Amino acid sequence: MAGEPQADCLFCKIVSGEVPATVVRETETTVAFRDINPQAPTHVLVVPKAHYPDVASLAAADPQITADVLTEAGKVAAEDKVDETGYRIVFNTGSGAGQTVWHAHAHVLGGRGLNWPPG
Ligand code: D5M
Repeated sequence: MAGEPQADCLFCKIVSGEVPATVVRETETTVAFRDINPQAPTHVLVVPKAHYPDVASLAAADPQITADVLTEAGKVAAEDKVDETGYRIVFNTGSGAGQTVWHAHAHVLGGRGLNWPPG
């Protein structure tokens, strides 16, 4: 069923605690943890606890949890103080855009200059 945990999903396992992660924030609906392969001094992933394969399916199914993910991304940025210099929230969507984990997640990137357009 949509939103239910998936046995083979890495981020569902981080949500449940089965796989360890450096968790920086948690709410009733979201978990935020440091990326294992950071691309910037701040690189945190914010995931919904519910399983959806990408942000579009999350947004279609649950606008409130989508908003929760974005609100948490802003709080992560403020706690790491990257809101003072600027930061980026990225949802890679589809393999052609670099998505490798099929559980919706926001990347929060900051702490260095970020080029535009992105690569
Ligand atoms: O982003 C998937 C991201 O997930 C990528 O930046 C690495 C990160 N990752 C993979 N495994 C882990 C664990 N175990 N902990 C923390 N971060 C992890 P995508 O946009 O799908 O390419």
